[in-house]
Amino acid sequence: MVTRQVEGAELEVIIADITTLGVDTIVNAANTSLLGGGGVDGAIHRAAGPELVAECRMLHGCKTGDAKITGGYRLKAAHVIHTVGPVWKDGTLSEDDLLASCYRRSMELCGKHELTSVAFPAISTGVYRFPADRAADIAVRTVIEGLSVAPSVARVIFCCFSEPSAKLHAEALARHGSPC
Ligand code: AR6
Repeated sequence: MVTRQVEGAELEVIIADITTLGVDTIVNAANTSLLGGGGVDGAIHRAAGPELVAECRMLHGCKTGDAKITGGYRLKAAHVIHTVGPVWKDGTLSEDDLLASCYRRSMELCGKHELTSVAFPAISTGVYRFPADRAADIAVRTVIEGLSVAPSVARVIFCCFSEPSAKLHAEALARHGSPC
């Protein structure tokens, strides 16, 4: 839909079901239990099969703003990075920093595991009610910053689930990335 080249990496905005993507890793908008839930979390666990929750059980949860990596099992993606976004209250409870931390920690894991392609959903913008425009700006800005800690990453997909979400990410990409 929209593509930008930044620091040798291609950044794309698409509208798709993230569970269908053949990338090295997809990112899951999980909760602190890491044991599954609704939204994109539920879709990823359904598509990956029960082996995923079995591996997640061994991780003993994840703090808000942190991220942990597992296999992808029955997904096309080889890995899943599970990150826990903040629940939006009113913006005074470090929600922006915690959301940025989700993207930064996910990029750090991509770098550590030398992954080349990663797809992100719009973390916290569903059940957790983070304002979508504010979240898209944080997502794109933090991923671009994170390329420096993930030199292996050549392709980043912002996998949106609606037209309005894709438009917000495309606008953020236009603000923060240089044209391809
Ligand atoms: N592919 C891509 N994006 C999706 C998909 C999909 N298959 N399904 C939903 N989205 P949400 P959160 C979008 O609610 O706000 C869970 O129960 C969706 O439209 O999945 O971080 C967890 O267990 C929205 O834009 O995650 C947690 O308890 C975005 O993904 C809680 O929800 C995120 O929406 C996390 O809430």
